[in-house]
Amino acid sequence: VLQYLDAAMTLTASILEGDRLALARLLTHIENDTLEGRTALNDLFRFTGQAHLIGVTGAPGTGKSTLVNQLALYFRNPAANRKPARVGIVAVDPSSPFTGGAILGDRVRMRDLAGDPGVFIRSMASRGSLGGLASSTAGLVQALDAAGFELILIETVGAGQAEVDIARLAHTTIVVEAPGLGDEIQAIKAGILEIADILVVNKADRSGIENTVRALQAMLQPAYRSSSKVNQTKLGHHQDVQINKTPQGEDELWQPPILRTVATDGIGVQELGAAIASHRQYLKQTGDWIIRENARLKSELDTLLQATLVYRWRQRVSMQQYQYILEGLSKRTISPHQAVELLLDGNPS
Ligand SMILES: Nc1nc2c(ncn2[C@@H]2O[C@H](COP(=O)(O)OP(=O)(O)OP(=O)(O)O)[C@@H](O)[C@H]2O)c(=O)[nH]1
Ligand SMILES: [Mg+2]
Repeated sequence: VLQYLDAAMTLTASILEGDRLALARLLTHIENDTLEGRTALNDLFRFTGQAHLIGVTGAPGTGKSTLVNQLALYFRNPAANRKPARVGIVAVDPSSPFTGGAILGDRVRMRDLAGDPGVFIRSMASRGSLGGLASSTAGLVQALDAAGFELILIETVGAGQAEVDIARLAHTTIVVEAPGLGDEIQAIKAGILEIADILVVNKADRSGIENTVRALQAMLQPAYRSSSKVNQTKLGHHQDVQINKTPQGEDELWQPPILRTVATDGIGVQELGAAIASHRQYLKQTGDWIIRENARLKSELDTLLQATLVYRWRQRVSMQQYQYILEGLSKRTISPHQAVELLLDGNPS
């Protein structure tokens, strides 16, 4: 163990010094959930909490990677009155056989950014670590945050629960749509409109764009009539959301803008960059930044706690004992509640 601690300390120091090779190595450790990775993350945690975390999600092929690439380019060369930010990119690939080629594709598209020391790109397959995908993504993001990347873009493919988990991780969630049959329905199904801080209709060069924009506008309207409720849903699990008042006493709530982009040509990317900056300003001004930050930490703790408890419990219970109790259930001699008590404490209540 001491040997691991030593290695982790060297790794931590190198990362704080900006060593890219060390960072790449740490990210691999985090993905594989090794002791060295965990130790380094423990040491690095106090250096985190600086970065603006931006989630980019949406259905497959809507242009998320192209948009992320353009956004990174924009943040590296922003408008005259802003200074360039260091950008980290995490692309979460669900590693299904259908998207097997996606990582290679992403790398090719991200070539514009290659060689820029202010950019760090990492693709991650959704291998299971303790606490699952969200947990290892959180680890990667923490490492990039500690390494001094000020903006971290996290790309996930729209698949339901994953978006919600990523939204909990991000300060700003961008939902990317593209014109086409059925995408509106998909958006409702996944409930991703609920988590959107910014809506992007990409592929604005294609026909049908107006229909998509209208459909999104229509969907946003009724939801925002009962705005405080929406704000709570967006935070998911947070009960005591503070709603700040304007001087007129009105609720000052963020209205998710609907932006049009042509990611392949960089059209609309500057506006998207500006919307991201305004959302950050909004979060800071209203105190939502801290609320989201704390909600995220709580969610991370809860996920990890559950996973760790189950893991530790599994270490203690023999398969034989588990089978025995399953049989009791099926014979109806043990009730499900009694089964749980037996498995946890060894005696039924
Ligand atoms: N016409 C048009 N094509 C685009 C636009 N943006 C992206 N594309 C193309 O759409 C395809 C998919 O783009 P990606 O950026 O890989 O989309 P993605 O959402 O990251 O895809 P997955 O990660 O596989 O879900 C590529 O062939 C892009 O060149 C756009 O604005 N207009
Ligand atoms: Mg992609």
